[in-house]
Amino acid sequence: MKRLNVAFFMLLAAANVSTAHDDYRSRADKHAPAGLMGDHLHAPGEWMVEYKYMNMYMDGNRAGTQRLSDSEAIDFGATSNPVTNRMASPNNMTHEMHMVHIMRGMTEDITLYAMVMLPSITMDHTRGPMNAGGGGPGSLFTTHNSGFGDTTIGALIGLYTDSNDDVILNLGGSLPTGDIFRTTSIPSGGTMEQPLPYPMRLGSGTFNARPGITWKHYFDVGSFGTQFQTDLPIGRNYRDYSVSDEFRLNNWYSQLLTNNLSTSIRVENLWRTNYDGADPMTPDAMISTNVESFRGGYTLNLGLGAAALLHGHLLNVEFVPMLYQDLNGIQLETDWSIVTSWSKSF
Ligand SMILES: [Cu+2]
Repeated sequence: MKRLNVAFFMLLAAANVSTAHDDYRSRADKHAPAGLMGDHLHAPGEWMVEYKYMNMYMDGNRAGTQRLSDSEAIDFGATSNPVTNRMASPNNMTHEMHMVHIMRGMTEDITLYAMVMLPSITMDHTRGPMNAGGGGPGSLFTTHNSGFGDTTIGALIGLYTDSNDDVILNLGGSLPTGDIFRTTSIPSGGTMEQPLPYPMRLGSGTFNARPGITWKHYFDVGSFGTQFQTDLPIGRNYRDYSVSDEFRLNNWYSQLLTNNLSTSIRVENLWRTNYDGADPMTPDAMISTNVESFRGGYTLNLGLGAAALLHGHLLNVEFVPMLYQDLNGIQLETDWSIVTSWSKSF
């Protein structure tokens, strides 16, 4: 009888451990906050489908850490190096992104993924002192671009796992499926067709390496994660330039309210280099968004998120206000982003 009791107790203990182990990765905090990816693996044979929507809003210009009004931005360009904003200056930008993300667990330690992106970009401008088109200097115009962006693919490799830790290497990259050649005649009031400036383009035009690494640690009441993620263009594109090298360091904490409901707080450090090379079709003097040396900088973002797991559907939402930004030259500043996601594994 005693033997049987001990055996039963051991069975129960084993069951408890394995239940706890599974539970950690089947709660509302099983994925990182909505603004991140590459943070989790799937079991062999398991698929995940995700739709993600991001809206980033940028209002007003910034030189270094200094905010500038729309007219100050045009004045700044008269004496900057290089001189810019003679034809137009950007006032604000809405950058929306629709993303379809598919993952599949291949083995215990390898998950493959692909993500298709559909950006939709709208920018408002003021015409500069050298622009006689439209309503002339001081008049406003809007440009828009949307379509397929670059496509991200990769493999997530589980380097280490125990009952409440995961260390995951992201061997990712992107394919240059986004168009970089579109033109517009709106800035000149319909008189001259010219290429859209850099941030209005849908892709990088290059193959990019996107390696990253994530460590997640689960507690009974939540989880902690840290992630270093890069985006590194390889060589130059057909327009003889390459976009910024990008480095992101994220730390987050998710607090469970129930097993199916969690909130998160995240701090993101984002470094970007200036562009390399130069597109010969986009003169610097026209507009600051043509200037390669006005693309880099440092941004500190806060993320406030929530996740809900409802009958196997994971809903994620995150509000990401910018806390601090130091930009090279003059650029539109980032004000906030919002990211929402629906995903399901089966
Ligand atoms: Cu997934």
